[in-house]
Amino acid sequence: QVKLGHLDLEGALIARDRVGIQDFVLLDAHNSETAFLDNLKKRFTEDLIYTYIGTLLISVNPYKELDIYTKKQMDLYMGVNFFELPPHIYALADNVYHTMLSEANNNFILISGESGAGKTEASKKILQYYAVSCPSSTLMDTVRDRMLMSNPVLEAFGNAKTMKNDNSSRFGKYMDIQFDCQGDAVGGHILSYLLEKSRVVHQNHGERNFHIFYQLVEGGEEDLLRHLGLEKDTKHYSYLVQGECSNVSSINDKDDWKTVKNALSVIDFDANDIEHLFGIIASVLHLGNVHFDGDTKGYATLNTNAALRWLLEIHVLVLHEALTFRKIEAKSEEVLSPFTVDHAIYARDALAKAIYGRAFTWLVNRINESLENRDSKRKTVIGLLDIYGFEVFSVNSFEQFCINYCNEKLQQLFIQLTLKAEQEEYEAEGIGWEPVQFFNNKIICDLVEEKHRGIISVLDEECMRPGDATDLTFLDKLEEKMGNHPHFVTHKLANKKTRKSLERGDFRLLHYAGEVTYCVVIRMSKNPIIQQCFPATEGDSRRRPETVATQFKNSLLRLTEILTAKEAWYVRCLKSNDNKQPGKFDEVLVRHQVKYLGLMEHLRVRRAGFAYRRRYEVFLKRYKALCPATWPHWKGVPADGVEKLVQHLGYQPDEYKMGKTKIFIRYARTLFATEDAFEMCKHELGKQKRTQKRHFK
Ligand code: AOV
Ligand code: MG
Repeated sequence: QVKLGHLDLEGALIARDRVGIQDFVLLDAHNSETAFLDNLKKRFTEDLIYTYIGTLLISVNPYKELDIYTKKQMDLYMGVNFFELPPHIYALADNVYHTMLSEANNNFILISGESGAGKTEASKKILQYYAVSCPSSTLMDTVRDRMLMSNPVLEAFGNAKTMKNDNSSRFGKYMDIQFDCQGDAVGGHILSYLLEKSRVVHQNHGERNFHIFYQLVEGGEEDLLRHLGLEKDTKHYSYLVQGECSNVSSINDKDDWKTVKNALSVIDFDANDIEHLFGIIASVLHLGNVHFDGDTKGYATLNTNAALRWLLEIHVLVLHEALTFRKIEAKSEEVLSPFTVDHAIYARDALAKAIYGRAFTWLVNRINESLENRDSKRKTVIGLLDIYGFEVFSVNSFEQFCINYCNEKLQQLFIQLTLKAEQEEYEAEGIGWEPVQFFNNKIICDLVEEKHRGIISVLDEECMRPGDATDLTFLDKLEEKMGNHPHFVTHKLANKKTRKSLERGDFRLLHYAGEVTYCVVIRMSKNPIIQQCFPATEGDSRRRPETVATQFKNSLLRLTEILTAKEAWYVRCLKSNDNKQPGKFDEVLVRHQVKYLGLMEHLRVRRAGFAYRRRYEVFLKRYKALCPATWPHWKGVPADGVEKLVQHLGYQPDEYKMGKTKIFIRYARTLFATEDAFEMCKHELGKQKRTQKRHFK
């Protein structure tokens, strides 16, 4: 008989007082939010930023470098059972990896949390762990290096300093790491989501443009800068000075420039690519410095800059036309209508944003080419999802609307997969179950995305409506359609629903993570000038063009499909304080996050629920050698065989339940011990076989 429960519980109890409890499932006062926070705080004070709820990992941002990401630490966690060592992001990464290998399935790690909580850092740590710990051949080394190096490049072009985070992701990123059946990393693929392009032309006070601009201007070699016609001073560029904070103490643009240049060469960018890429970046900066004068009639005239001409590789007259005239099609004849100065500035900015956006897309495609696995052998993946976190600024516009909607969707996915599906399964399997109540944010997702009724639909209608749609007609429509919705507030209704009043042109959404007031979004999402600069592909003209919001909605729908086809793992990042201060644990702030992330509910379901479940046939097939009654074949009903098997293994009644089609195992440690026994048994069987063979000889 195999003994279970190999955990050193006594040792764990002694350590508990000082360092808190490593897994919330073992917390005595599991219903108490205060006890939950106390435990987090106790651990945080000891620099223990990781804690589990079962297999879910909570990470609290320490805002200081910890000595826990060394090669030695990685080695320590490699191939070790999940609960044997203190919680760590490496333990999670390792567990996902071994699950993928043993079950030959696809997995993904959902990293969530608000802006500045540590998502991007967590995703980098996971990638580094795989890069160091997975076996590899020389060929794979290239893939591995490229995968690692894609990070600094994408961060340079897609991250920026915001009020919340000095290195804030301004795009969503989903990365598949592909492994072959030996567990070698053989390739990768990145999907990017809606880059915050408005930042290219406008930054709020205290914020910066994308890092790459400062890196190029501050760090670029003299020759390169001369070639691009750039001055070595960010102050020269109107796209870089609006936030009045081009120098940030936590950022070294010169060093980062070197890192990015090196990374680009690892990803196989040749001199041509690099010239092309930085030509584009420079042209955006030049474009920002293009100014317009008004002529006597108030129409715009261009004050052009010589460098611009060749950088954009467009004839200066064409550019002049694009920036100062609008094409109007009248009775199959093209008429050029002149712009006012305001219009011209708008056109210039639209062009700059479009150029940058296209460069970013190109960059992602190029990286994907370099990560492509050209081998058609069977492969499984681990997906890493690192998106922009929930954020609230003093002014929130279309971009924040999209970002927060995206977070809302991911919270919904989490709820679906952990709280809802889990409880529904117990019911379906006839397992006695006391339902755990939770707030389901589906109501907010619907408010935003529902067909014909949601905010995005109304936005589409207004954008597509010819004629006089304005911000205010859009707001009127919203008020008419969703005025009664409990999570939607406008000026008219503000005082009734929340105490805070609202400007006439704003609306407010009560998100799962807090209230956000948006300034009206219509102007930003309908952009005729971009359409003029980059006309839709031929043959597509009859289809209704999609607005940015609808495109985003559809891309999130596809993402959800990609994710739900895989086994899910979670890292929930918490922000310890709002001032990026090392070691400070702001209880109010953390409590709020614990609440809206649904961690208490998750714990409740986890504690009452079952960490593992397996179909009877699968369970029996794997472990039948552990019991004489089921070995080598069990002839009866699989459920009865499983019952015999686990009784033989000494499972206690509280450790498992028998459902209609599956066995449910309450604790991970029970399954791990069974798995250990299985490994031992395999070893023994192997020996026996070898001895038998010898006898026959
Ligand atoms: P985010 O990805 O969640 O925000 P980051 O991962 O960029 O947040 O973390 C923000 C900053 O917190 C980092 O630049 C580090 O200074 C610090 N930090 C985070 N995690 C750790 C860690 N494990 N150890 C030490 N410092 C850490 V956003 O992309 O804004 O949603 O949009
Ligand atoms: Mg980030």
